[in-house]
Amino acid sequence: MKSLLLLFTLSLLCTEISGSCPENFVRFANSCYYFITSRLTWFDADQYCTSLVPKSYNCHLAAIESSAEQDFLKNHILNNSELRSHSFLTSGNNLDSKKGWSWSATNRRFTYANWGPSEPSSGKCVQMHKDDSFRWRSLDCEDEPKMFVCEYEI
Ligand SMILES: [Ca+2]
Repeated sequence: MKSLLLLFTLSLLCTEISGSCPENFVRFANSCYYFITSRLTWFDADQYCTSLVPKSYNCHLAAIESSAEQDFLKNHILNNSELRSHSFLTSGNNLDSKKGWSWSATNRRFTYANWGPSEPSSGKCVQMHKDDSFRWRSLDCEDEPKMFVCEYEI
């Protein structure tokens, strides 16, 4: 009985640990997000996200796959004075024209989209843009370095 109780306590503890976000990340549903205010190009930004949670390989540029997720990210940006006047790269891209618009983080095609007016235009990478209330704009993936948001799925 004692060992059963111990096992139960341990399993609760493990659930707690695996279910929490790393320091400085913010949580929504089963994901943790980190807004990076240093600037990198799209390819370097994704590499940077991967390095944020060592040994997990589960942290990438964000994949925004629902209106609830979009709203959470948008509200988090708007509520933060350091973030609200900036735009952020996501993992959305059209680098494989056969596949079309998809998220490199999850390898899934867009099932939800929140493009700004007249978007997508030119460019194959997706940014949440401050001038379109954080709806999406396409931009050249090799454009000048930008701020970005990482997502870690737990
Ligand atoms: Ca996501």
